[in-house]
Amino acid sequence: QSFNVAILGVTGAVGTRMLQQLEKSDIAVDRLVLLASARSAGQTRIFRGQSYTIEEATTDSFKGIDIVLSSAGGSVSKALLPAAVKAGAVCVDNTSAFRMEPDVPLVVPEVNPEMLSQHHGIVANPNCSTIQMVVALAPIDRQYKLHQVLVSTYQAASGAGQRAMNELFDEAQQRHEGEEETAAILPVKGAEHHYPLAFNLLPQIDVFEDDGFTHEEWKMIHETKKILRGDMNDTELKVSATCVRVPVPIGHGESVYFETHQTPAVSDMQDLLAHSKGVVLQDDPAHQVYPQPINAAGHGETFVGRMRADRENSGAYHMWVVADNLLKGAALNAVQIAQELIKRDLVRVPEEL
Ligand code: 11C
Repeated sequence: QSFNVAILGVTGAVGTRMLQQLEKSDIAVDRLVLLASARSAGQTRIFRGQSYTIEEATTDSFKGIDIVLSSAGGSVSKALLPAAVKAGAVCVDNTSAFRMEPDVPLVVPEVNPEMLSQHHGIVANPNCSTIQMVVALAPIDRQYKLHQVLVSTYQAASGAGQRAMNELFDEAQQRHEGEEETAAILPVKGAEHHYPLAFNLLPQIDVFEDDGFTHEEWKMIHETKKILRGDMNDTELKVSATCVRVPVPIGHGESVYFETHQTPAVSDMQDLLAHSKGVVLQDDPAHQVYPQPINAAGHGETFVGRMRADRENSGAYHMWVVADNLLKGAALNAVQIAQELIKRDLVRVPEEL
């Protein structure tokens, strides 16, 4: 069976990779439509040896499309995806536009693929930092039942887009040449203040909420609960986060402290993760083997290491989780969702479900 596929936002850091991951996948593509803003219309991209011209995305772009992979920003998703669904397409949306809507499954294929059967035309791809954490936590949760998760993130510049990654490189160059850095994007577009990321750390990702948490931290808390417990406000699983931008181009790192109801041996959890889908265990301190963003970039797996039992609390553990935020954290997860929809015969509009 082959499908008509549209990629919305194909020129961005994630959209570019959606096209690459779709090309590498086993999805048979009949017609491919590449969509972006008017600014990029007319550019071409090669897909499986054929050249395609990028078109301006409008509400009329989705006629005859079966699957939309979308990563053009939340406001574009809100404006265009309802029209795509109306036209009969199932949309895998990488933005936060619909993630918290109760009838929109928030899916990581290794963790909760069964939620796909509940879709009404839109499936949400979680935030990059959430995806890699739940890939590592879900097997532990299934086996030993999680009780609490506290995470501190070390997030790469590319999480904020191609321009933020370019800004990091420019700042490094400026510092090298003794010039003043010209930060204009990070920590968050449109903020009153911008700070350099090169040779620095920024404990702000996205805007601040009234309670002092950033919106990125809010996402990690509520998305994790929705994915692991089916309810963004679940109170049985306690989750908290501190999210920090670090001067790394690609690859988020996460220091994850978690407590389980049972008290498994660390070696049992290492063994479990070593055999879990999508996880690569890199945990050999004696030989200085542990995950690093520089090695994870360009790969689709989630890398886990530094697993150890907390010295003070029984049933409490620490681990270090790294993944390519643009691949598993975004483009690859979206393509894997599309593959799972196809496998489960769920590429259908709501009326047919
Ligand atoms: C970052 N995690 O690193 C963010 C980017 O909700 O999909 C992903 C935003 C999202 O800045």
